[in-house]
Amino acid sequence: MKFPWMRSLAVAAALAVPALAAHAGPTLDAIKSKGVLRCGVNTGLLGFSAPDSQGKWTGIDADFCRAVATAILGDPNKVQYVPTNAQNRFTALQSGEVDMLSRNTTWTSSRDASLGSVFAGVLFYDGQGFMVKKSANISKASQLNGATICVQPGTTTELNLTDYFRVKRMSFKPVVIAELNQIEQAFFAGRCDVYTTDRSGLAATRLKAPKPDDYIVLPEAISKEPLGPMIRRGDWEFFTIVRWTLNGLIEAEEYGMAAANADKLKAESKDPPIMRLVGTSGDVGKGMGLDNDWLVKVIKAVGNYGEMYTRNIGPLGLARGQNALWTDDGLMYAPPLR
Ligand SMILES: N[C@@H](CCC(=O)N[C@@H](CS)C(=O)NCC(=O)O)C(=O)O
Repeated sequence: MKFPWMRSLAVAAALAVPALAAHAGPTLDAIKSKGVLRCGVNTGLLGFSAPDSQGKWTGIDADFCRAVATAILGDPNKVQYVPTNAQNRFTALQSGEVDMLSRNTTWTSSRDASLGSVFAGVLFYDGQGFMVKKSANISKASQLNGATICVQPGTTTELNLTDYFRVKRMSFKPVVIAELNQIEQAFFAGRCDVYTTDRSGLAATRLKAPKPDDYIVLPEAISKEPLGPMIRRGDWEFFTIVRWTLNGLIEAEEYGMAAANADKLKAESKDPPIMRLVGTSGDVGKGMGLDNDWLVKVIKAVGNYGEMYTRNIGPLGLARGQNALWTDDGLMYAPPLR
């Protein structure tokens, strides 16, 4: 070498690179040593995370837990689901009771900045809405002046509701109930005129009504509710895996990689972006300390983003809308996996 300092740089680089690749943060280490991902989910929100009659968790949030478990542990069943409500979810994450929240939780600046945690991306774009009894003959939110409104504490819902009525110079009487089941029962029993939450949540609750057709969701969305996975700070390796699992699900849909053809694409595709997705070229998986065909395993387990959406959100009757791919005028846009 021409200059001695070059040698020390080269030595430092040789030492630093493998050390970085081999090191896993505390959460990732714990997931690997326990052989299970502990996932904080909803207590029971159709389409997102709810136990079915056999006790199997279904929904797009539950499936995202499966996707991350498959990426890290190679098995979608290695998830322990921990039901959390709106109020105790952040403590469950902070205390280490769960490794990740995948629970219809809105990404906001204060939650990113002050809870010792970070959001890894957006799994579902939502907005807050209102549901009323059809017989009340209300067709728009501006007719809600003076209404009694059921709302859950510890949510962005509660804050948006206050803002909205203040701006519109309208009044309302809040009925604040912490448990989802109880708030639904209170609304169906007529204890409040209006139930407000994310519009996906309204669609889910409406399906649980004794007669869903007796209720309508008003057309307005009064807020932005980008829902996504949240993890503790301090484990960049785990963060990277969660973020790129989400991006991988979206990019797989964009490139037509699905549960049914993932193996075939891995065996046969000569298309450069697809070869990177299935791990036959490049080192996308290896770079994160995973197998290079990690995404093949993930997609075989849960499908791509579109398949997850259709299976879980389809039954709620919600169109793709903002959750369509950017190529279909939606907001789902994954940075490139390369
Ligand atoms: N996205 C909002 C609302 C989330 C939320 O907790 N919504 C309620 C109503 S759909 C819920 O999921 N409750 C379930 C429970 O508390 O068990 C937020 O992050 O604050």
